[in-house]
Parts: sequence; C-alpha cells; structure tokens
Amino acid sequence: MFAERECRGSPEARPQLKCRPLCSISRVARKGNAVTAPFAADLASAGFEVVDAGLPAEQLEALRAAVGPVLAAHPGRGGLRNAANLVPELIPVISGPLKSLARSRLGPNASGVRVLLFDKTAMTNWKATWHQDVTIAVTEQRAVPGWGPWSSKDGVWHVRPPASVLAGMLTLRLHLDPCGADNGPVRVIPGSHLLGRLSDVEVEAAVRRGTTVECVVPAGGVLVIRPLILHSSPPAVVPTHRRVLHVEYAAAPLPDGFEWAEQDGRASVPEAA
Ligand SMILES: O=C(O)CCC(=O)C(=O)O
Repeated sequence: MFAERECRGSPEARPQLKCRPLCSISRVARKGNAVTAPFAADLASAGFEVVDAGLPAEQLEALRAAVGPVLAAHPGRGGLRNAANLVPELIPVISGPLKSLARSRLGPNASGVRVLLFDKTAMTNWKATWHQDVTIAVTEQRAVPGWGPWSSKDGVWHVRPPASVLAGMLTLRLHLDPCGADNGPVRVIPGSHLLGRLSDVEVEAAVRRGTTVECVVPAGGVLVIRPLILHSSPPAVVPTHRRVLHVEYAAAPLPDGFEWAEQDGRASVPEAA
C-alpha cells in the first residue's frame, strides 16, 4: 500500500543491542494447511525475522503517547509519510536502537532513509495485496537510465531504483501495540526475496507456490523484512490500534548522484549546485 501500489543522541554511544528472536510467528493455514507454531526465521534465507527491540516499557508508552495525537489528527489515514517530521520523539529511536539493529544486519554505515507510521483501526481497516517494496524516496527527480518510473507522493519524489539499491536495504517495523492474528498482521512468503523483482503474473505464481507466514508481533517487537519479500496484510478482524513505526534503512549512499530524501528521520537538504 505505501510501498509499491504501489533510533537523537549518538547511537554509537549506546550499548549494543542484544536482539533476541521472538518465537511468535505462526504459519498461516492456507488451503487447508494446518497452522504450526512457532516459526523461527533466518533473515538471509527467509527474508524476514521478528526480534525484540529491547525498549523499556516506559519508552514504548511514551512513543504511543507521542504518536497518538498525530494519528488522531489524521483520521481515516492508515499511514503517514515523513513521520519523524510529524513526531520528533521518534528520532531517538530511529537513530538509536533501531539503527543499531539495522547496522547489525546491513553494516556499519546503515542509516534510516524513509519513515512511515501506520495505524490499522476500524476507520482505516485496509487490505494490502501481495507486493514487493520497490520504490524509494529521493531528494530530486533526474533522468538516469535504470531509474524509474517516477511519482511524487506528498511532495516527495519516489522512484524505482536499480535492483542493486534494494539489495542493500532493510525495513524495520517497530510494533507499538501487540499485533495478533486478528489485527491484520503482515503476511510474508519466506524466501521470496530471493526471486528478484517479480511481474504481477510472477507474484501470483509465487504466492500460489509459497507458504504464507503470518507475522504476529508483540508490542516492542520488530518485524524485519527485506524489501523484495512478498508481503500483504488482511483487514483486521477485530480492529483496535495496530501502530507501527516503519523505518527503511540503507547500507550506503545512493549511486548516480541521487540522495535519499531522509536521513534518520530528518529531511535531507539537497546540495546546492
Ligand atoms: O502495514 C501493513 O498492513 C502493510 C504495509 C505494507 O505492505 C508496506 O508498507 O509495504
């Protein structure tokens, strides 16, 4: 939906995150398959994992308190772009513990390049169809072979970059509320990130062939996904709040003279010519 249909403070000064895997992912019953749990995922082969962000309960509560009024001011919108601009309290998390987690997977130079905030409620109860995340946000539109198509979303240029850019990215989705099977959780097809960029027909075939895993995540858990993993989400059966801080991290600066639109939640300022 936001994709392709389409952690202030010095992070280095913070203690190294010890992210323990959460055994809270269950295979979804599809076409009569039995539900089995738990499902332990290895990021490299499965394309996703669920870990504990290690945030104290008070910090999670403070984050919920900070995002609540902003989300309430945008009723009916399931997702907000440039989220750290709207909720500056998110920045220490984006440039601190979440960035440490991203760096442990992507390497020492990883930084946050796009921040979204989601809430699936009775008013916003969306369904996301199966897709890969293939667009990124950049500071300006330029005609360069291998980059495109282009679109402008909330005043920010978005583009499909070469596949090599996506290969160096990871999305961390910090759950501020518990997300159970009834809250419209994200579903993934393990291993599908290894298939490369897929056409609509190939997406359908991969979903038919693959096993669907429903990512049930407790409050304070982080769903980590590779951009190319096939994912979707159903409407909530019991809509409450399902608030998620979604941060896309990249291992390196962009090639071909492009610049990421955001750096750890702050809008990038394009260099003067
Ligand atoms: O939060 C969701 O339900 C799905 C979001 C999603 O698919 C995406 O951001 O690409």
